[in-house]
Amino acid sequence: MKKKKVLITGINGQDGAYLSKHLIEKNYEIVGLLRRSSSYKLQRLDYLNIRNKIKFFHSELNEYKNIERIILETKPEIIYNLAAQSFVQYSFENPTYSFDINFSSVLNMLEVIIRNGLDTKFFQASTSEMFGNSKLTSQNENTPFNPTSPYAISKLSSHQLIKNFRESYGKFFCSGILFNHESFLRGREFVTKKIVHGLVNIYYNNGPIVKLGNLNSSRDWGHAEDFINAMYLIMHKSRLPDDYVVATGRAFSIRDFIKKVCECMNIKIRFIGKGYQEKCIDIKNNKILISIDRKYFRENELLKLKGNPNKIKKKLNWKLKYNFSKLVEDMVKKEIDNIKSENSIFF
Ligand code: NAP
Ligand code: G4F
Repeated sequence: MKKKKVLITGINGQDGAYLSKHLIEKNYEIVGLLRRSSSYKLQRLDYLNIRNKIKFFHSELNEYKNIERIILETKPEIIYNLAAQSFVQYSFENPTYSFDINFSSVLNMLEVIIRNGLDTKFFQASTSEMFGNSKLTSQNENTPFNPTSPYAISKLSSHQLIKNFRESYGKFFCSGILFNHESFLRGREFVTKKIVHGLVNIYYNNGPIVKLGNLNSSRDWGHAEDFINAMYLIMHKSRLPDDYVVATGRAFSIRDFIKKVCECMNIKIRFIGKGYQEKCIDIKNNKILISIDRKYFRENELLKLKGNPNKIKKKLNWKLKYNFSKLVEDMVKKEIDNIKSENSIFF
């Protein structure tokens, strides 16, 4: 029987890699979009041992004509749009580019589907950042949006477009409103990976002090593998197209995350000092592990995000395999294994 085909943009990112693995195991043919580079670093795909099972096409997401050609040539059953300028801080430095990739490129892909009369379904990776500093203690599909960064505004524009085109053209276009999700494969600039890698690097490699921004902001952190399963359920199990919040329902601060990492590594720590002078030290020898650097504070800090995943749990029977402790344990274990390995990789 002919395999069903999916096109994944951002295949080389954290989610793209895990989603490819998930769909390969379910016998899908995977077409992956990569941006051209002079040196391809497909370490995440190699880590999961799936590089050779993917057919690659090369394009920037905003090369509109090229993207149209690839969609028309491959005619996928589903496009999972996971490519994005995904770093909130950078969107303040380069809002035009962030909008081009996170909004205009989405509009282009949806137009290709609609104008060519394709049946292709479309998954959009929307974000909890769209809620901004919400007055509610947790956010669900009905919570008003109040974005606080160019990144969040660009993603909200695409989110609204997906809904509008779904209702206007009757297409199977869906968004997952994804809260933060992490793993060993997370990019190095994001705070969880930065903390885990930084602390493991201090103890196993004599690495430098880790410099961070606001330790008091909190996030609803899940494991990327659980979130990939949610994407799959939204596109493959749902009878009607819809949008779903994907979250764990629990929030922890950056400080909590640091404590949990140290607990997993059997390091006893203490926080000393206040504000920009705060430090995290190893109680055993007073060694400074973490200090604060103003440059990591955001222009408009989003202090707390906590999702309410009731809809996806009830309607699609989504279940979580990882809680906060298991997520951190998994990240720490894989980071230590990686740093000890002769072929260690760093994203
Ligand atoms: P990620 O690791 O940053 O991956 C993003 C991918 O997009 C990378 O493969 C990157 O390519 C690709 N990309 C970026 N700009 C591109 C361009 N101009 N043309 C083509 N490809 C481009 O992100 P992720 O964590 O996997 O997240 C996946 C999606 O979910 C993103 O859309 C993100 O905004 C969204 N999201 C993520 C989270 C989360 O907590 N992880 C939460 C909410 C929403 P390179 O490999 O070449 O850099
Ligand atoms: O890890 P972060 O950079 O993730 P952020 O901004 O929440 O964005 C991630 O999750 C979103 C979903 O809510 C996605 F849409 C987005 O694509 C991305 O995947 O920062 C988390 C928190 C922030 O409050 C930040 O201010 O950590 C705080 N933080 C403190 N020190 C830091 C640092 N963040 C980073 N990146 N680096 C620091 O040194």
